[in-house]
Amino acid sequence: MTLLALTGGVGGAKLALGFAKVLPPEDVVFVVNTGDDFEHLGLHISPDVDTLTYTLAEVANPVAGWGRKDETWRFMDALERFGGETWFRLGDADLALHLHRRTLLDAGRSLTDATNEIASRLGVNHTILPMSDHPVRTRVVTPDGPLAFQHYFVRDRCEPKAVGFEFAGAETASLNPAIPFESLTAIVICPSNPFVSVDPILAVNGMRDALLATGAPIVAVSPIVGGRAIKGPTAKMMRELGIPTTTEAVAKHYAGLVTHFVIDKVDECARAEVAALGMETATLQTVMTTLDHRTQLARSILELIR
Ligand code: FO1
Repeated sequence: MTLLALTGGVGGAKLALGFAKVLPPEDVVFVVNTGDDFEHLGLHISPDVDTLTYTLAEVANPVAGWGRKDETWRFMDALERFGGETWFRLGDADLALHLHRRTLLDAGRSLTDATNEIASRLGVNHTILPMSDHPVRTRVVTPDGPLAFQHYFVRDRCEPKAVGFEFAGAETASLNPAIPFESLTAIVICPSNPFVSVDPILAVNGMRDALLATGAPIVAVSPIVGGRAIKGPTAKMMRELGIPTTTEAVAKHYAGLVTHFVIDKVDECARAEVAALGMETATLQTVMTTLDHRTQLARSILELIR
């Protein structure tokens, strides 16, 4: 079997680790959002790629979910004293990854090559594929105009009102050619933010059609549980977009693409409404606080699609 797992951000990476624990590298491929990427301090920052890499390498900061555990901050402190930009926190060990990626990219390597060289050096044997090797940049449209994603998410702490999203470059970016569409037996959309972690992936020219053309089941896991997002601005964005902050509303967002929708047990009452959208609906424990929860959810999803 070959599973394709679409992921972005911290929430998606949790389930991705669950799949990496239960499936060998030849049976699963991770496609990760690069819409959050940006050039900063002369570095190519690729947050969702790095969050997934660190998570699969089991060196991720367990509290923040991004960056590395046991990190030191002398670079940031020293930069601060020079009056440099320190709103985007780069730990000393994390900085090495960014500098090395810069070296690889400047040597003409693709983002995919750089990602997999770095991942294998960190002991990750699973394949991590950026959704495209061409730039796609998510912008959050606010009443004062579009904001670069990291300015919205980190510098402005998700405070601006989101009225829409743009994925600059998505229509001209080409799909990562390494995605094995022809041999897929199932596709999972991990519980990431639908608007700024999943939609950028689906916006890459040809992605939706390629996923649908596989004829494989497409399972989405709800990132909303009991009307709340486990982490991040998903619910706030839904409120600002005038969408109910419910798991059914997320299912509607994916209608026309997904064949299965996984909701948490607390949202059992939403089952009928989601099923009415024409999706197979499963009720599982989707809140993952332990590694066991992650592997168990991964196993339950594999049961669902077998
Ligand atoms: N998120 C923050 O809220 N504050 C930060 O200072 C920050 C730094 C950072 C550095 C490297 C990295 O890979 C991720 C980082 N993130 C930070 C998270 C990042 O902005 C988000 O994870 C994604 O862009 C959205 O999931």
